[in-house]
Amino acid sequence: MIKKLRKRDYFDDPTLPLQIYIRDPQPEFPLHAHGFDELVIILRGTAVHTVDDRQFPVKSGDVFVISGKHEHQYQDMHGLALANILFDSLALQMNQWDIRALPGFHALFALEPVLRTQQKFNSRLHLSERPLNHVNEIIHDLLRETQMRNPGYRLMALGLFMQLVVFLSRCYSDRPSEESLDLLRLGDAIACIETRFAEKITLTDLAKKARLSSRHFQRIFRECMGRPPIDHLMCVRIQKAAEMLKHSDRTVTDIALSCGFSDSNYFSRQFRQVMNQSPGQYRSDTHLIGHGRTD
Ligand code: RM4
Ligand code: NI
Repeated sequence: MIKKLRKRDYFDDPTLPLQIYIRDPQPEFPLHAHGFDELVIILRGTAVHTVDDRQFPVKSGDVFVISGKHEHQYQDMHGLALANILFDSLALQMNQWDIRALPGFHALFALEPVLRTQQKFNSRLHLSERPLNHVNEIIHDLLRETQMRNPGYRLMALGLFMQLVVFLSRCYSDRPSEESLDLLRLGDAIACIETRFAEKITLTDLAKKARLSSRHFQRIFRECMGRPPIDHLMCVRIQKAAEMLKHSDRTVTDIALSCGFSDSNYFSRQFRQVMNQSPGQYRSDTHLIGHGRTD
């Protein structure tokens, strides 16, 4: 049986969904899976990284995410040093961050960890010296904050982690390698849902953006995002509508129309299905400005 590392054994602070380790050097460690995700930055040296049934050479400057359910191990290590940031993406609510509009974010955090083991996708992020130095600074600040635990350390640690995620996602998008183009196209389709949810978007449009056949696109999307593309689009629309109900005074009909719904009855039915309450009830429970106005 392969060892599965548990969150409670590796996260020092149960109130923080983050933990950073600098492995310098990375010691021998058996093949394992985790009940959390890992963001790995190779700081020095080389190794062969086994993930499930595939092997990848890794070297200084490589950055990748290992999602919990995959098994991995470093072998044939030559002076390997790495920063390992363990995180709980659910607790961090990462799927709500506005970086979702950037294809590189999806490529690095959602697509690559799942598609890595398929021959077709050889994508990876590699940082040159300058960005690697910047990342090093953030990592050391993060380490200091989580070790010293001065008042405000949680917020600082979260802020530094967020900076790191945005910086790395931008690097992924800004300087794509030949191998990462396929993943970025897929990331583009996912980001398209985030930015064009108000428009009419079809499965064919999205598959075209990813340059995949509609069947292949649907399968891969589901594998990586946990639900079919059109269901995901619906959830994004409902989430955006919920935000507007909470933060604005616009009418329900107006909100429905600006979130890509063509009529407000249909919107209300869908909203109830996802949120377990009507738009009106949701507004009066959460509204920050007005007083639960419906239509
Ligand atoms: C190990 C190695 C593993 C990581 C654990 C927490 O030294 O880096 O990948 O899962 O630490
Ligand atoms: Ni690990």
